[in-house]
Amino acid sequence: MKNANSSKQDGRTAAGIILKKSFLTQGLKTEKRETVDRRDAKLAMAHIYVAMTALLLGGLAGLVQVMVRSGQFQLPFGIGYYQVLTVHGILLGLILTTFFIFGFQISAVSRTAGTLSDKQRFWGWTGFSVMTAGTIMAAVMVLLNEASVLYTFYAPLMAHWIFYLGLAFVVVGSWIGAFAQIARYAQWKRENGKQPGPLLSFMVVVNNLMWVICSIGVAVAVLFQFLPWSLGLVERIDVLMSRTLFWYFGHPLVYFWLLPAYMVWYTIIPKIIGGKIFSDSLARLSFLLFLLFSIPVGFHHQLTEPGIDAFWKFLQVVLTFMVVIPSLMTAFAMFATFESVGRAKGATGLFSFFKKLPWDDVRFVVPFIGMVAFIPAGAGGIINASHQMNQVIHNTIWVTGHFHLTVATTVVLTFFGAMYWLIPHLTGRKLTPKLNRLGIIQGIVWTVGMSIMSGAMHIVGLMGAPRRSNFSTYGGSEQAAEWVPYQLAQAVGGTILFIGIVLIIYIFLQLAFFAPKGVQEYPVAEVSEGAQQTPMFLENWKMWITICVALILLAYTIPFIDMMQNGPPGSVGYKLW
Ligand code: HAS
Repeated sequence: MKNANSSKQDGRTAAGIILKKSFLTQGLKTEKRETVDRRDAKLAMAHIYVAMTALLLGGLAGLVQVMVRSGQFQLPFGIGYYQVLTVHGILLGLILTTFFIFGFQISAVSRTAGTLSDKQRFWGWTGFSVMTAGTIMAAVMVLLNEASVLYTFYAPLMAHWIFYLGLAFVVVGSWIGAFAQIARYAQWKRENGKQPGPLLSFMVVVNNLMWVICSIGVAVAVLFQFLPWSLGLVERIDVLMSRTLFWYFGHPLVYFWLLPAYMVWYTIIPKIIGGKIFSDSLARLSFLLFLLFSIPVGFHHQLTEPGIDAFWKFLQVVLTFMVVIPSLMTAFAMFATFESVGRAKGATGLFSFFKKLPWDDVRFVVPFIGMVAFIPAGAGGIINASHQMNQVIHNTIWVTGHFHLTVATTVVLTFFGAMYWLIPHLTGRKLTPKLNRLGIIQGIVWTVGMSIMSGAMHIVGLMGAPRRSNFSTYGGSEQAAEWVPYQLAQAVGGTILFIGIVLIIYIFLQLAFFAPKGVQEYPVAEVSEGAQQTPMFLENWKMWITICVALILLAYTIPFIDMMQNGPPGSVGYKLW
């Protein structure tokens, strides 16, 4: 079969930077690449530039927000608290994540499944353009204070219709980009027959499938509920239905953030620490379990809401506990990887293998901090999911503490850790010892800031402090007086975190534009010789998608029918500003 990725297509071939190994001996027809094609690298970097801009602006909004919550700072020029909170949530929760993930995934597919064809790259750019146009539309409306509806845009808060249209563009653009990545994997499968595809690309496909299936929920809500309502075509909106559609999307959204971090843990970290992937099959199975169980669980965000029968909430709580399993499998695999590397380097004591890990390598240290943070973060998630216990923490700032540990520490630190090899690889530069040292300092600054801020949020959340509320709304009450020290601690932690953002932006600019030219390895580990052969049923997409759809139908069909038949008449919109 003709290989679409002839070496002539690659601008770097002449410079002799590209290393290729024929895989014919292993029965593979696609040439194995050690580098990302320059044109794919440009596409990946375009996504990452948008992500970094979102990080800077969203981080600034975060700093302002903790200041306002501390009660020590008033917003100037009539800027609203919810306007700032919306900027923060959308830029960091939706834009930074989606754009960084797509940039990373494009590079991962290009590196492991092969250079994108011209057509795939064209669709990659089209997806990027549509997403960016949508981001600009939504951002302009938020900045004009026409869409201060927070990142969950719960009805009956109403935004300008252009905001919703912008969100629809972001979702549709992401589908186009996701299919371009999936198409490259499908091409690899066509070229190489019945063999398991490259693990990292397989993981990208699972993450994209999950994303496409779950974002149908938010697309339906935006197109059929929010747009007609905000355009004035209908007067009322079914609030419960819109929130249910949002959370059908909202929980898998958090795994869409997490899985790229797991891609780095499973496939990149072993190579960086001088080891191999513990088990290819275990890694694939854990990703497939995320595909199955991350979608039919949205009710665990709605446990306190009326209008959903307790049985269906209970069922989704059970399914939520199922989605914990692949994370426990991941923890097991990571410990196994660390232990095998440590033992191979001569460690003998029970935990002495930890000492053998490369503690001076930022590419390992920063994601490792993310892993450690996921232990309390995951425990917090299990508390949240535990039905009655949810009543203690729901709508308190504990939840904010939870997601700053999960997405803003575990995920974000893994992304930062990946940047130290990814950015110079894509821009043809090298990570220097100075940037390596600065990166470790950045990781420590982040850890200190986040421990203070998220720790204070968890504690004061248990004392009943609400999330998403401005100090001026409750500052006078007796109970609120007890919260003050914790609000101040959040401001201190938030300020340290902002220093962390300034540092990472500086490092990013150095890596992208100023570091010395050279070749930085894109590290992808091989599977351990001792691992079992990967069974082909793990690539039986028809079977996995059918089970996924069946579980969604099981968890949602009757509750949706119930909402349609017995739901309240719907609400008119109101604005927070
Ligand atoms: Fe969550 C709310 C339940 C994981 C993000 N979550 C949120 C919100 C966000 C979010 C953004 O059930 C707020 C949404 C909003 O605005 O309202 N969450 C869970 C559960 C998990 C979980 C059960 N969440 C995440 C992840 C997120 C995230 C991941 C982002 C990336 N969450 C909830 C619930 C709510 C919620 C309720 C609603 C609360 C409410 O009422 O509003 C699980 O997936 C967690 C499983 C994780 C583990 C940890 C495994 C540990 C590993 C680390 C290994 C470490 C190593 C290092 C190897 C079981 C893999 C070892 C080294 C040493 C030295 C020891």
